[in-house]
Amino acid sequence: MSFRFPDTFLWGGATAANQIEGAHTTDGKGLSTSDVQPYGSFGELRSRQTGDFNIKDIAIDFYHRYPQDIQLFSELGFSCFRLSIAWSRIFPKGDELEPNELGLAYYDKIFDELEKHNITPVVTLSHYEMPLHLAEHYHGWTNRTLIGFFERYAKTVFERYGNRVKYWLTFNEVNVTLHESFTGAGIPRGSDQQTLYQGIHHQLVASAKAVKLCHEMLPEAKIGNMMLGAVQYALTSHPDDVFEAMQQNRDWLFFGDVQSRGYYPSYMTRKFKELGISLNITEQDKQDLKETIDFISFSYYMTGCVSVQKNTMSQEDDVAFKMGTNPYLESTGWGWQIDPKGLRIVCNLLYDRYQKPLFIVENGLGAVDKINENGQIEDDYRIQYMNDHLYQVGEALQDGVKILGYTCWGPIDLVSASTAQMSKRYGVIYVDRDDQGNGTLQRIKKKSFDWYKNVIASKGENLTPPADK
Ligand code: BGP
Repeated sequence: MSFRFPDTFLWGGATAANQIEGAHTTDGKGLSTSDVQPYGSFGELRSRQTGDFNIKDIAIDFYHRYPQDIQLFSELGFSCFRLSIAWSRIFPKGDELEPNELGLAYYDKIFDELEKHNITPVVTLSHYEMPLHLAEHYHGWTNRTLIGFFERYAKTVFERYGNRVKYWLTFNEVNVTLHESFTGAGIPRGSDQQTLYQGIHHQLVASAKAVKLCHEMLPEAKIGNMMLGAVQYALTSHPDDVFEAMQQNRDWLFFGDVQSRGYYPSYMTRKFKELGISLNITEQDKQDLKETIDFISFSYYMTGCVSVQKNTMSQEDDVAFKMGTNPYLESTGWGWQIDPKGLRIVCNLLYDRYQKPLFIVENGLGAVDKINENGQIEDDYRIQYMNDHLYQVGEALQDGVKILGYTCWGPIDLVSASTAQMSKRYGVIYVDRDDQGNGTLQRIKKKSFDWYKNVIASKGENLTPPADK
């Protein structure tokens, strides 16, 4: 079956400031949590004083090379581009009263450039980083004071860019705070569950307050949440496994439930009781949470399997998020299970649950690419991956799911969030830089570049059904 995606469907790519910009102290930028993570978001933290190499200090130098990169996005036919604003460029320490004008001016230039090419920005307010000062001196979101700092930051960027940015996302993969609390939330690693969930509560209130501000200040704009859509299947039909899978899915759906419905779901009451957690939720918090998002956005890379009877984790699995092994699926070189149909499942699950439009803001294959003797990168594996996933997006649209758009992760090679590698490449555009920082930073179109360009131009009509396996 072939289908044509709606004319209004937004096609593009997604990035995060700390994985592309570099220039980590340029124009008054403060250090962020990502600047002390040379080994990636799951790796060891390092004080900057030791002078350690951090590949993200330069990343792919998007900070200076953005005109050329946006030109390439335009050639691809992008109608949207997802980027994040580095909070620490706007408020270098996070608790200042006045923003850093040079930081604000930088994103003016980016939005000018996007406008020139008719590309709609989709902007994440905080993508796996916050000013380091807020983590070090306030313990991140464990501290209620951060809600006010974040509100000030959101207000500042809404005021400055509101006339040109119509799609906003609050926190990237907000549910990941449960698994890695420092990177995005500044919460000390190893914090107990009480501290962790209280921090998450503050973050959810801050998200709702940003939504409220956006609705008041920018009535034309839409604002969504952002979750890692990591579905767990039951490994067997044993009711205990089915129940366990439901519970594990609630671990991430909980965030969408609060952000979309405006209150804590009842299953959390029992969970908190069992864990001995008692949250400080004020009457004002309850009011604030009622301001709900306009759409659901999510990333999708893999699915996992759970069983209460068998250990589903294999010893060799090198996965950031421990997703149990599914015997029917193959994995990427980094142990992420490839499951195109899972994307259709997630789309249906989220739409059934929330009845709000969805935005698929991340999906892609991290792989090692080789330049052949003709200087080309023949990444057929990436074409296959993207085809199979986009085909399932087409199926979900046929299922009646409302989907605003699709932005592939890292349309241009960038630094991996979980491992800080350059060699884990996602792009349809190659960047000449290796894990040690060697390379010219030259951009080269991969074979997948023309393929993606054609998919966008044909509105998905040339996608092919997955081969039967
Ligand atoms: C998501 C993050 C991104 C991105 C992507 C790929 O979890 O939102 O920042 O990096 O995963 O992950 P990685 O870079 O670890 O391969």
